[in-house]
Amino acid sequence: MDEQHSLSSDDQRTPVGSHSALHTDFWVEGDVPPGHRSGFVAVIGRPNVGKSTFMNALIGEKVAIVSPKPQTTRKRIRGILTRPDAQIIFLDTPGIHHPQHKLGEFMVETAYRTIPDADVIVFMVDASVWPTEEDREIAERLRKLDRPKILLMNKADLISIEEAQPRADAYLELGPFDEWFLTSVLEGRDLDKILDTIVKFLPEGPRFYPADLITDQTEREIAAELVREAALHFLKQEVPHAVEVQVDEFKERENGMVYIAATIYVERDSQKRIVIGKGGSMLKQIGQHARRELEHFLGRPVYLDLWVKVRPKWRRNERILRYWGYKPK
Ligand SMILES: Nc1nc2c(ncn2[C@@H]2O[C@H](COP(=O)(O)OP(=O)(O)O)[C@@H](O)[C@H]2O)c(=O)[nH]1
Ligand SMILES: [Mg+2]
Repeated sequence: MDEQHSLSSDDQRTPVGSHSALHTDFWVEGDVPPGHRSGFVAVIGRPNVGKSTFMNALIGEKVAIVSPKPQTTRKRIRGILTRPDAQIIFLDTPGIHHPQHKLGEFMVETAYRTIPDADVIVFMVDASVWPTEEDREIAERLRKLDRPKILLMNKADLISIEEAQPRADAYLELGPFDEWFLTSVLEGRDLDKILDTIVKFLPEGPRFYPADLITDQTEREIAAELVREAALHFLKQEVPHAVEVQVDEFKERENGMVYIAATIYVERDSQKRIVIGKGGSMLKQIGQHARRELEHFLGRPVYLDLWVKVRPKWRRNERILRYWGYKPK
């Protein structure tokens, strides 16, 4: 039922978009104009407010997967935007919530640990609802921090102007903030202005990454995330939360095709049956959807082999979590 696949040795460690292998964080490019700005921008907030959507929109590529289900982002993801006058390194984080298992604890810790690394904090909230307990807790932490803070009240497309005013007031009370925006990332409202505001707060500095690099994740890591995104897309209720994806093989074939073997892990046999579906129908749907996304992302044809396995209670198992790379960075 649960055969073990070993990780293959040909792990692709080249970050995406890079023209060469990048082994250090600090690769400094010589030619930037005077007054060039650079730095780290942490995007913080509770789950599902639109943090990953925001980062993707600014970078113009899907660097972080997105779904209507909370807690889609599980690790800290760097998204890099290079302009002639600035390089902005976004730190997309897991949503801050009250964790119910070790995975949740790791996620929240990852998010909080990102804050001290940032030159600018973007605190994102969902303006279509009133501030929650979690929003207040995050705001409390931020208040003590001496760093430029921008409040982004997202999802304004879901409410009327009359509704927006009292909501905005309630969120602004959580401040102080250096700047704030009522926006809809989905509609692309004011994204240019928001970006310029972020750049304004960044210190002067060099480019830390090559101009064509958009994320620190490897192709292999993104492949795993895209398979997970496809699984989240089709699965319902509790099953998506129990899903983990690991890429077992990632091989460039001579004919230009990429061969990817990945395993979808769940916690129970009943979940495994759901992921596979009647006669394999669910797994087929997930696979087709993931393959399309992978081909779009890699720009090459993909052969995708999917496996489903059970790892009981993996979300509570610190050893497995660390093995899968979930230690807070
Ligand atoms: N209506 C609306 N939905 C949005 C907006 N921004 C993001 N979303 C949706 O909110 C859900 C969660 O987005 P995601 O970026 O994964 O949130 P995260 O958990 O904070 O990273 C997705 O279904 C997005 O499409 C917005 O401006 N308006
Ligand atoms: Mg996210």
